[in-house]
Amino acid sequence: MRGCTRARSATVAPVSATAAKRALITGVTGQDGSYLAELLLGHGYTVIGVVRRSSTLNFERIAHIQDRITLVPADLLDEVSLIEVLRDHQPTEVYNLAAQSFVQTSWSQPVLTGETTALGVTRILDAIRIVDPEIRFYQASSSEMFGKVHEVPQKETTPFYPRSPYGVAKVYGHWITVNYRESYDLHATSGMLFNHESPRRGLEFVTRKVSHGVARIACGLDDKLALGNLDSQRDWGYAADYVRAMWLMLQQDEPADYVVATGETHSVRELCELAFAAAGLDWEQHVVVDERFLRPAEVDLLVGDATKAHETLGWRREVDFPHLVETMVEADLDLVRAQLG
Ligand code: NAP
Ligand code: F7E
Repeated sequence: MRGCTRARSATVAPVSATAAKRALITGVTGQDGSYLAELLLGHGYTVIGVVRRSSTLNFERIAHIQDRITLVPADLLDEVSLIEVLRDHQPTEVYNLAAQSFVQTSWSQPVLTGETTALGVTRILDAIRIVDPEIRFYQASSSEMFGKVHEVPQKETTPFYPRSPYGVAKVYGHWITVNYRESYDLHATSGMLFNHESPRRGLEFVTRKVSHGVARIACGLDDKLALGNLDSQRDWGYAADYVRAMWLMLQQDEPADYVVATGETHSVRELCELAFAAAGLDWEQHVVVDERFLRPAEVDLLVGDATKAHETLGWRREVDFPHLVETMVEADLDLVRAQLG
């Protein structure tokens, strides 16, 4: 249990003896991109990160490794820019992590979500096909593709039933990856990852919204935290564990599809109980339900079966849910305390 105290620092994975390779990451400024860049640097890779044009820099998540990676301008909406970065930097592996990734926004911006999260995958696959079909490709697919689930737990063969424009776009991204694998013999792999979180998660996602909200309440800045569906259940893992699975997938001789999950599911209510308790607070005194955060269609129960990833990749998660929540609350307590001076 912690109050509004203490400081904490980020760590970078140790350098290993893996032969030098060149990896290009789209979405390097995002949560997963930052952890993957750290992991690949630790394995001795040359890392090239794609950043899109913005009026202000948003390199917070990669500031600690920025001098060790090459940042190049390109956009998933612009195929020529992708062709040029592949020609200029000649990666051996491409990790496509860029997307409009917030499910709620996909209802208010469905066309943008489709352009980026669906057609963006075709643009990068086409760029690979044109520039160098030997490049190994990772597509960041999602448990949101299972949506209104056909079976519990969900595995690689579970039929899709997406419940949001985001989920629909990810289904397209998955199938175009499979199609380019089969049509052009690309080493194209689809990782169907269940929710994964960290202190670097965007503030709009529920885990970070809760951990940051708890920190603000613990530090006396707020009293209430407004949330949506408290009964919704997710299979939540730790992002640094999940990027390890991405890398392992591209080290396999054959491309394939893999589910990555913890196999446990927890409700938003349980998340609140744990997070508030980590700061010595009672969640029922502070959480209020606000219908603005309810969704037009919900995915009620996601839980994944990662047997294939365990057996083929040798992947295992290292951080469990209570530890993840506690770590996020601690990091946000430190953040809010630092902001207060
Ligand atoms: P995130 O934090 O939202 O990062 C998304 C990244 O995509 C950011 O770097 C963003 O750049 C970039 N991006 C957005 N539009 C772009 C465009 N048009 N061109 C180039 N880059 C663009 O997402 P994340 O949580 O790291 O997730 C990584 C990937 O995994 C996403 O594809 C997501 O859909 C998928 N996924 C995530 C989870 C999860 O639980 N985290 C689970 C399954 C799948 P800016 O910084 O400039 O905005
Ligand atoms: O919502 C419920 C909400 O926004 C989780 C993305 O990374 O994982 C993520 O998508 C659950 C939902 O993530 C609030 O209704 C309740 O049931 O944190 P989230 P998500 O929609 O599961 C998948 C795998 C991805 O691929 C996506 O890119 O929590 N919930 N109250 C809330 N959610 C939010 N955001 N805010 C609330 O106030």
